[in-house]
Amino acid sequence: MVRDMLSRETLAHLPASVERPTYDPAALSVGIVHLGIGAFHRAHQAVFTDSVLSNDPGWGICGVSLRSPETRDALAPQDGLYTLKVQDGGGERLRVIGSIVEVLVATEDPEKVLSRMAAAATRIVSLTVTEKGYCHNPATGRLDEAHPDIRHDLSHPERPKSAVGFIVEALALRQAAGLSPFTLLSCDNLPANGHVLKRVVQRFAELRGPELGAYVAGIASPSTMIDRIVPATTDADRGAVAAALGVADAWPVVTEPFKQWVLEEDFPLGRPRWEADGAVFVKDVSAFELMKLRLLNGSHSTLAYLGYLAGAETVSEAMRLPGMEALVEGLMREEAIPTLPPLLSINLTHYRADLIARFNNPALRHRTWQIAMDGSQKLPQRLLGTIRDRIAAGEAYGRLALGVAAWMRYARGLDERGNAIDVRDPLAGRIAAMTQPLSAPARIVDAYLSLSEVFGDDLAKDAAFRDTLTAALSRLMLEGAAAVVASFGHD
Ligand code: CS2
Repeated sequence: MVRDMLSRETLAHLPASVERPTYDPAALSVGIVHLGIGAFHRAHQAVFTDSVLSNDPGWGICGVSLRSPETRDALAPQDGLYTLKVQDGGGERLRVIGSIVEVLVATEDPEKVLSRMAAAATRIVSLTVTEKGYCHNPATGRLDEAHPDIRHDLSHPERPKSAVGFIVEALALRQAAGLSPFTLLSCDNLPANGHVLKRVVQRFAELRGPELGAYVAGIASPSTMIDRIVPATTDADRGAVAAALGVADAWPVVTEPFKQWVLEEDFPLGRPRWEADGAVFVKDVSAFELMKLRLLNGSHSTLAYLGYLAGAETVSEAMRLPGMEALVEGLMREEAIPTLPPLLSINLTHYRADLIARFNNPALRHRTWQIAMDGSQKLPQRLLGTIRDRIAAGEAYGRLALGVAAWMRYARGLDERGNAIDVRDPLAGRIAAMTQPLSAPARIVDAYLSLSEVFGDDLAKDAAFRDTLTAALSRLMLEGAAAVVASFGHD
């Protein structure tokens, strides 16, 4: 029976096989404020940071939840410690991570969050707030000035709700205190994420006033490519980790062995030596981002929608559907890879094969429903940009279009048996209202194409694109996803 919980006090009594911090977690100070302290941050950037803290304890992390207190409630009684469980078919490894110094909840105490961000010791503000957290138009990359949170934050700058509002108010405080701006570090799955972030932050600052706009114009915001597959933690994970540790851990994170981080070198106030744990610093990250978004995330979304519709609960189950591996492999090899700029340091044949192995990892229960979330925000950079490049090159894009059509089938909110799907997407309500009354595939496709923030004006007007989507959606509606996927098994 597990009675105690993970904490600095119980750390010394964990089984010898569990790795633990090589530094004293109590001696850390905050150098990074991270907005969006979810599982992904705790399995990726917090781990790279944990690996280098023994040499520089000034880079501890203050994690901020923008909305819910759950992570803080779980981690505060544990002195911020949590377990990273790394697993694949070959086995598992447990490691306690100590880099999170404190967790704050923005809705409860915005002043404290702002004062941490404005403190001289804070040199980096990093983010994993998901695509929709940027409050931008995904098709243009510009700030959505009509977004309710942005409007709120412009009229109540000292009590912001959005990440953008917090960043700009903290920068205003730093400007008033005569401090240099912190470096912004976007770790979300957006192309040119640092550029997108800087653009929305700068626009917001300009809307607040020219002096602040000028100060923000000088800020460093390097782009990054980040990669590690991190499914949501389940109660079964909690039980297994507690049994292995001998103490309870309210919020462990479970992930795969693979991790990758490529960053642009632009940190005027310094940075941790993340390269000691394998991070790679480059001048321009865009080719790495395109590769990851178009191959990994493009395949992931395709697997998620088709897999969900065909009844697969997890990615590895979806990969076992007849025809799925051939479909995903072909999507990458035939359609996505030809659109990528050459990358001398990466062999794309190996990269593709590694992705297939990672999707097949039987030890991870990565739900198709989890990846299916927020498709309207994800599709532009995962599938639609690739399709644009294929159209420009006069090449076929049938598998990519099938991924988009599967999203259309899914986001309409009715599964193949006519039951409701719990669609999580900022546009879910609008999409359901527009498409549920329709039954003809061509009408459904037209309704979707009217979403210019997803498709832009160019794709909406492209008759061949419309016809390709209509054909794919018709097949999905007539034959069902499993049969359509199976037809790729005979390639
Ligand atoms: C996934 C990503 O949920 C999703 O949309 O595609 O979170 C994916 O697991 C990561 O980008 C992997 O690095």
